[in-house]
Amino acid sequence: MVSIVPNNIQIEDDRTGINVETLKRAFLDNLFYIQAKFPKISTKNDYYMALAYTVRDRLLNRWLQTTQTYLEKAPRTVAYLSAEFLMGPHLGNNLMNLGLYNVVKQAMEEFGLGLTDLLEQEEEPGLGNGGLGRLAACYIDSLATLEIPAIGYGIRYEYGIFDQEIKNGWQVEITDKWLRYGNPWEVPRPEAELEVKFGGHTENYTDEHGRYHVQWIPFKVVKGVPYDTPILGFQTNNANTLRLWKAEAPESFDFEAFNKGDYFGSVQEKSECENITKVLYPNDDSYQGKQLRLEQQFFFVSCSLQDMIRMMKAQNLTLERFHEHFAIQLNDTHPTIAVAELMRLLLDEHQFDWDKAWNITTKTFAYTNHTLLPEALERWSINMFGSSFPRHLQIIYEINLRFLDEVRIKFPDDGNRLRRMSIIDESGERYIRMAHLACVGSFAINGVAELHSELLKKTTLHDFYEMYPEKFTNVTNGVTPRRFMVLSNPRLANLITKKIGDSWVTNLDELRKLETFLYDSDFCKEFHQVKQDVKQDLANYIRTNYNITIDPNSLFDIQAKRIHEYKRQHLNALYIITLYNRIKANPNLDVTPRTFLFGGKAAPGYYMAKLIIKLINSIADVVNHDPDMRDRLKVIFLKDYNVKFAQRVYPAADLSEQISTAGKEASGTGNMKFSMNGALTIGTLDGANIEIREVVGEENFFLFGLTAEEVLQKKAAGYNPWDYYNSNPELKLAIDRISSGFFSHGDPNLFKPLLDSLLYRDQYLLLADYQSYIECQDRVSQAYRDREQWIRMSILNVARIGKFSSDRSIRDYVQNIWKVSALKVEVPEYSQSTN
Ligand code: Z15
Repeated sequence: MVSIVPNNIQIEDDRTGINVETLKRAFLDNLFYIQAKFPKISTKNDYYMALAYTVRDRLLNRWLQTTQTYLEKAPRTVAYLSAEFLMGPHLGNNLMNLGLYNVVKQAMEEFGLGLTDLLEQEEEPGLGNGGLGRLAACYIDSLATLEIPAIGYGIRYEYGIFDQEIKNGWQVEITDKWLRYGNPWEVPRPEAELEVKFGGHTENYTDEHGRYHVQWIPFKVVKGVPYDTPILGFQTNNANTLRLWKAEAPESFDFEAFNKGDYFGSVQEKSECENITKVLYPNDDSYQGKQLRLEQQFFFVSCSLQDMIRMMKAQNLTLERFHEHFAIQLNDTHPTIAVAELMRLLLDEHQFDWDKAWNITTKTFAYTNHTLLPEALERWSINMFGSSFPRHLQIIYEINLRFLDEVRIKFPDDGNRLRRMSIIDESGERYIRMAHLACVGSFAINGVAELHSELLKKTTLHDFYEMYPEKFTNVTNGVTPRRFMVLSNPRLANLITKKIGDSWVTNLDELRKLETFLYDSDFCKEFHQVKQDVKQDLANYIRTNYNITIDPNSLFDIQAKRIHEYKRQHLNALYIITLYNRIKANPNLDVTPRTFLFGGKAAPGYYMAKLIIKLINSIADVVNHDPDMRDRLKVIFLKDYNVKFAQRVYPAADLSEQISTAGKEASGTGNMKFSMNGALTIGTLDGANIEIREVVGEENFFLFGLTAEEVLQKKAAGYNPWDYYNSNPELKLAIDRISSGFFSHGDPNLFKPLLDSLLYRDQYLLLADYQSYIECQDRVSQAYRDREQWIRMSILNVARIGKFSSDRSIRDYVQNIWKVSALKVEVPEYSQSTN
């Protein structure tokens, strides 16, 4: 085993010093030696890169010390397996976590460079779709901050989530070339590459001891190369690793021989290998049974498991203890093929017998479910699965046989139960149900909010709950207050710190101390001023980028999330039309001025979601240009909503729209980010909304709509949307406005698919919830007029939101599921920060 002695590393001051002069020198040095530029010919991006490398130099020591400490002490380690990590920009976060923000700002100013400008330059790694990917990013932040030995494993997509443009009101997708200018935050580790097999067939053989074995003869082998990104904790020495795998063609597998001198054929094979990690599938909360996606999942899972096994060998640990050394969290079913792959590695490559291998496997994995939507549950057709992973199919059949025997013992003579629970769906074409494999192969199963975990036990995973009640638990989601308060809303963070000190940043429950100042009028004024200033910033941004003027005194009403029918952006749109209709009928109506802001991407193949974007933009066109509105109503669809932009949006909100059909949003996490920044929520009793309302107080939350139970009852009783349409004049008027072609230059057909879906199906009960929603929105408008009361409600949202720090979520996982302990990392004096 190679060993370096960290204390002997000699690092000259120029590369690690953190006073203004040293930072300036290092910056110029990097500009010259890395970017090969001097200031006269440098672009903004050159400056960004020079700064990024300057910051990177200053975190390397922590990172290497951490890696070394983990290697030496071999602590129990969390491996967080996720097909998505939606990290957002690194520079600002790293500056904050290192405590270098202010000194670097000063150094840049002395060069006449604005730090804000340089931060804006970073192209974010958008290696995720929405909530699930961002949750993984918040969790690795908290793991590092809590000093938990952990590693995030995922895929280094060459193209992340597409960039969204809006052309003529429609979404247009542009390839996300995030690596175009290089990525200063990753370190490739080609020396740690691994091989991953695909396709082919299996052969049986008997060894010299007469033992029976299976061997997988693959059709092709692909190389996995790890790219490592340091994940700093906030003001700690621990810097964990995010290890993302890139697929490459192997030279060794000898394509020349394979292709008999067919040069173009072999180049094609090479590019086919590299296809595996080319692009992120852009669906959130719905799945498409694509073979390449299955191959992506297996690719990163196999690399990660082999990597863990290799680490244990390097530490001279026996694989018999694999489950003691690693707790592997499956972020949804996307990495669930890991259950079969770990079995294969133990059985076929390390000669364990079945029972021993199964014992290790089922003590290793824990599974997080993120959705109840049936269209999002992964099922792979047996034929497709078997053609890529013939050995894994055999293993899954064997797991299933033994599992169904167990079910038979616990529930004799219950054929329906066996059919329902089988890992293989045999009702038609045969499929593997990945959630079932995850439940059988894991020691813990959790949902992501209390309601969601309860519904899992009652509905989707009810049979598994009856079989293994002890496996089930809830871990309510959380988000990192470092990125979503300190970094994104420094004005608010500074005001809070001025009042209660700064320990709230890592102990968010301390925000409760703000309640003492609820009737302190100076504090309330300052709090209000912060919100006004942040709204002004967003207004300026919108004027610059959209050439639309919005009034920072109007109520900023924001719905920012992926576009999905269950999230009901079109219910929000119906309220806007209702307000518009009221003003048209009575131009002097005394309305509370509102600015409606939307942001979010639609899956490229999700026609209805794209039509919702077109509808919002069409409404905006009419409303924003109608003189009768007298600027009291503005509607803007903000294009290309991503983490970087989200950091501008959350702080500026007065009202957060969390209006999903009850029972459909597993948790939501945007709801938490808005609330942390003082927005009030208008929301249904869904996902984490319920828990947010519980902590902030029902008088500080705008509740409307059917409950999850009422939704089910209504559907069971034969829900008919026409009843609502015919009996509610304002609803009818709003819908008729759309169907008349008023928002589509007279074309009555443009939005017909959307209206038909509402009037003939209305799967998500918009019409049933409409009246309750508009009444609630009217209460919001009234409440906003009493600005002092509104501010107090807003303060209480911030003061009581502590539960939703991802630090709390991670502590829950640590205590109830992973059973790991913190491990502090010591770093020599010279690399520690001072501010
Ligand atoms: C995704 O972003 C979520 C669930 C999924 O099954 C997939 Cl494939 C993607 C979201 C949930 O919709 C959201 O409610 C939850 O807050 C988030 O995961 C994180 O748990």
